[in-house]
Amino acid sequence: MGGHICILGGDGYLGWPSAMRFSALGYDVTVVDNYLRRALCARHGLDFLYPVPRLAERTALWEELGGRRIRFVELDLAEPENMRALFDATDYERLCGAPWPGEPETVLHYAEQPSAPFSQRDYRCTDLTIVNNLRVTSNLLCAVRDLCPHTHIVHIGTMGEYGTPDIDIEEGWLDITHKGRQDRFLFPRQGASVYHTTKIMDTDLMWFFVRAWKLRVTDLMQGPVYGLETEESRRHPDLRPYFNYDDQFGTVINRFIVQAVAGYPLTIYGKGGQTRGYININDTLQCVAAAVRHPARPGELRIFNQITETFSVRELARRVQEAGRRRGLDVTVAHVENPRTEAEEHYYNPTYKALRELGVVPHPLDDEVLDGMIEVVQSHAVRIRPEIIFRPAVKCETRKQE
Ligand code: USQ
Repeated sequence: MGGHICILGGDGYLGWPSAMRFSALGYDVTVVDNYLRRALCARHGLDFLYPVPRLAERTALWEELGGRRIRFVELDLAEPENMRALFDATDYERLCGAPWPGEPETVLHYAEQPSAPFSQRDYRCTDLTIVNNLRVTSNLLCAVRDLCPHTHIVHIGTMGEYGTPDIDIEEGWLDITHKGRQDRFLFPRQGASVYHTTKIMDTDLMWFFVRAWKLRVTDLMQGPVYGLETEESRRHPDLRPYFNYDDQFGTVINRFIVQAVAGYPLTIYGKGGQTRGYININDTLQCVAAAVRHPARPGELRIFNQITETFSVRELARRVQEAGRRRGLDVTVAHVENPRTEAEEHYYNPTYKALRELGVVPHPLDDEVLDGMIEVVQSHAVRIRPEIIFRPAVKCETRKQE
């Protein structure tokens, strides 16, 4: 089974596990990355929890352990000519040093600066986020339109596009009746950061290209992801995705686990009533595979909400505290001043049915998952640097509303 799939951002927390998953499913996989995330982490002194080899080594290790060959090319996709080279047989062979596996059936687009706090750390970070994220998306849409219009684009959006409205959140679209007439529109969106706003702009761009040129696009609205082990990474520790626990690139569950192991109070921002839809990294892989297996039709922008269950930050802290106690850790909790601009108590009721209807079987955040994460983190405990866990000096450059 499987054709050619190009994974943009293939070095990333989700990109590399996706590359292995599609390779294991029998696809011809090409991964593309310019190591932006690694460069940003290095520039700002933010280590991963454990060292993660670069893609040349990881693809070689994967092959050595019996996986199909994954082709890797280091490219900055914010440059339009680089993006277009991926869709041309001669350019592809020059760049990859491997025969052209044919037009990609799917392009999986993760190649974006993914951190909300980083996106507004200062004006340079804002500029980088906007320029990188929007250019890569726009370059991809133009390349597919011009060179490969049947390719299915699967983009990772974010639940944060919707914000926290006081009404139920639908899967991407809302039917509106206004003065006796009805129409269907993108669900109203209101990002809580520059990063989230770039994802809203991505959706708008994709929707325009779908309307104008009948492209096929799936936009997956994903919540914060947790986890550090997938079926494929169990073959070797060097195949694990990289894992940030700092206050810029770490997501909350991953951070809380590291804090519990380090004896650092769990950093609940503000009141802790902030509620989000969370998802295990293994379920992300299932969802993406389901979206690829069941492509959008030409002229369709299909939007799925990619989450498994919702929690408030307070509830997450309680769950991690209990898990820590089971393993003999003394875990405390601190309500710290919220460095984000977000509602700390709010209504939150998203719909998330469509991916289950495509066969995704969700895995909840249960004791076994939490215990397993603590165990892996404990094995790297000596590398934890408490000074990068929470730095009140690193604040978003937005004024909190009084
Ligand atoms: N939070 C804390 N304490 C912490 C860290 C976070 O209380 O130490 C809170 C945040 O204020 C927020 C919630 O936990 O209310 C989630 O924060 P997060 O850092 O896990 O997630 P977020 O910044 O929203 O972004 C992450 C990914 C992003 C993805 C997004 C999905 O970095 O790429 O798009 O999750 S969503 O949140 O649904 O928009």
